[in-house]
Amino acid sequence: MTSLVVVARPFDFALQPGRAVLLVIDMQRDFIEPGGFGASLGNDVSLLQAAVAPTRALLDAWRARGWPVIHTRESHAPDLSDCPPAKRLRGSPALRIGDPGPMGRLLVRGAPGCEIVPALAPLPGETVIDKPGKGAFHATPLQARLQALGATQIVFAGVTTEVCVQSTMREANDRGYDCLLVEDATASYFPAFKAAAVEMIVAQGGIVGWAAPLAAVLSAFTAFSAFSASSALSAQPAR
Ligand code: TIU
Repeated sequence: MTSLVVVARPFDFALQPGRAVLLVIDMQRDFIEPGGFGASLGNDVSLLQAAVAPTRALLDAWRARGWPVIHTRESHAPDLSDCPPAKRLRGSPALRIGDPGPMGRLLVRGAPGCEIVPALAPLPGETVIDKPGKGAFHATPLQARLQALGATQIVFAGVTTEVCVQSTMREANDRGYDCLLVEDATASYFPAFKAAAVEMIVAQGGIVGWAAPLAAVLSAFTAFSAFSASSALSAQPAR
C-alpha cells in the first residue's frame, strides 16, 4: 500500500493507510473549560482552546477516509478506587479530583466536565478509552485495541502536550509504534513547555517520534487523494 508522505521533523513521516490510528488525548471539558480540573490547578484554560479547531480539522480529514479514531479521557470511577491517594492529594488545588465543581465531580466518569468537548465528541464506532493515569497505556485496554486494529503508527492530538500527550507518546514509542504529533492540534497551559516538549520529541533523530503542523498532514491527504484519482483514471480501459 502506498504511503502518504507527511513533511515532518526530524524527517518525513510515511503515513500508512490501514496501519495508522488517530489518538485524541483528553480533549475534555475538565481541561479546556472554566470550572474544571485544569482551572482548579490554577491554570488559564483559555490557552487550550487553540487546539480545538485544528483537532476538529484533523478528525474531519481522518473520518472522511474512514480511518480509525481513538479518544481518551483522564477519568476515575465514582468511588475513586482507581485514583491513587498520591494523585488526589498532590499539591493544594482549589478542588481535588472527585470534588463537586460547576461541571460536576472533577475527572469522575459520568460528570459533565469529564466529557469530551462537543466540537470533538466521539462518533458512534469510535473507541473511547478511560484512563486513570497521564499515560494512556497505563491500566487501560489501549494496547489491545491497537493490536486488534493492526496499528503500527499513531498520530497524536490532544492536551496537554507535555503531560498526557507526551507521556502517552513515550509509552507508545517504547511499545514500538511510530508516533507523529500534530503540533497545532495540541496545547499546554505553558506555551514554553509545549515548545520544549516538541523539541524533546524530535531531537536526536526522533528519539520519541515525529512532529508536523496540521497543514502538512492535510497536504499529504490531498496529494494522496489526487494520486489515487489519477491512478484510478489511468487504470480505466482505453476506449
Ligand atoms: N495538568 C496538566 O497539564 N495535564 C493533566 O493533568 N492531564 C492531561 O494532560 N490530560
